[in-house]
Amino acid sequence: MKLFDPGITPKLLTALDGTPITSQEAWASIRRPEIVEMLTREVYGAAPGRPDNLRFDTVVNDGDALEGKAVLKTVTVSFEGPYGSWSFPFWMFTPKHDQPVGALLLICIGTKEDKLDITRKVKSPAWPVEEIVARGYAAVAFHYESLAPDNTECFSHSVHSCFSQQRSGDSWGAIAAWAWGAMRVMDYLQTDPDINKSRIGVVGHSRGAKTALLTGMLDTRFSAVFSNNSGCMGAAMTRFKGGESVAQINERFPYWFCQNFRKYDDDVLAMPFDQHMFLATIAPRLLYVSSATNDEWADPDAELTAVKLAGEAYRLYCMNGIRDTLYPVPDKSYGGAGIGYHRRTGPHGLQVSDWMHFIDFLDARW
Ligand code: GTR
Repeated sequence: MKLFDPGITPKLLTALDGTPITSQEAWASIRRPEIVEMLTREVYGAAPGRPDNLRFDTVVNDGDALEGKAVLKTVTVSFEGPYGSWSFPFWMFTPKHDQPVGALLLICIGTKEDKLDITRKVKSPAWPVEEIVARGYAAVAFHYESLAPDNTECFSHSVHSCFSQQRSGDSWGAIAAWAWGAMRVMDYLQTDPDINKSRIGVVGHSRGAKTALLTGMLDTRFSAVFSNNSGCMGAAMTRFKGGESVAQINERFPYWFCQNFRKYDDDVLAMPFDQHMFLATIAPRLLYVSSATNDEWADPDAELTAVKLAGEAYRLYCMNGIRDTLYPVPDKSYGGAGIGYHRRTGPHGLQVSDWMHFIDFLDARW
């Protein structure tokens, strides 16, 4: 991480016209919408809303999953857009309870067969279904590439191509398409009587974590957002970031963001925003950021700085974030009323211990 300099950091609580933001009302009606609009136009691109003809088909409903402890559902989400139709599956293991339970939706990256084996023969630490269900939460997941491939073909056969055949400067990128998928799963979760609608969190790792944060910014029905090792254009401050830069991410993954974002490749100081503002759009809902000690490409310190700065928005709601002077002991979890943080020892990755910290954080607040 480079040295933090408040003098060149856009102020979270100052509106574009210079007005200081000092109340919840001003945050919710002026500053937050301003930030959402700016990040949509300049970084992630504008996604369409919920299609009118969205359909859910429960194609598997197994009341005897995980040795009878859970109900497994496979649900297919389908819609028709002006230029084509699309469908994608998601999976959910819901613990058997007499009351509706909270749910954690994983935006799953990586190889689907390894990460999302619903037969549970292959168990990935990135989706520890048995542990999540044992803690009383539904484990829900979809695979990100079922919305749009994670390569330069991304716009030709994907949800993008169902809505439009042309792209402009602020058209949605791949991350916005993956987030759009998470919002459609949320549309379904709103209809499931076994799920507590006020306790639905979204979880992502790395590019999936950038996506989880965007989902949380765009869809306030998610009451908790978990970002694991999200790095560049996720939770890490861009201005003071070591590791991956904007020029590098745009070079390797030009399709992740909207075209407007390219203009910052060599001039990040021209950004009228930074990632503390992205994180703050979650306020006053629960936000949890996790880093890993050896994940220099993501830059744990740049993530922690953004987390601390985002706390200003929570303070408007009389909720504390992470104290400014904190330098975290690895593997220990820190939490204010609204924001949690931990730094796991080890490399980039989503581990069972990360999930257990997330659930401890929720249990103490839900
Ligand atoms: C890297 C990329 C990061 C991060 C990571 C991942 O190659 O540079 O921004 O998202 O991939 O998703 O694993």
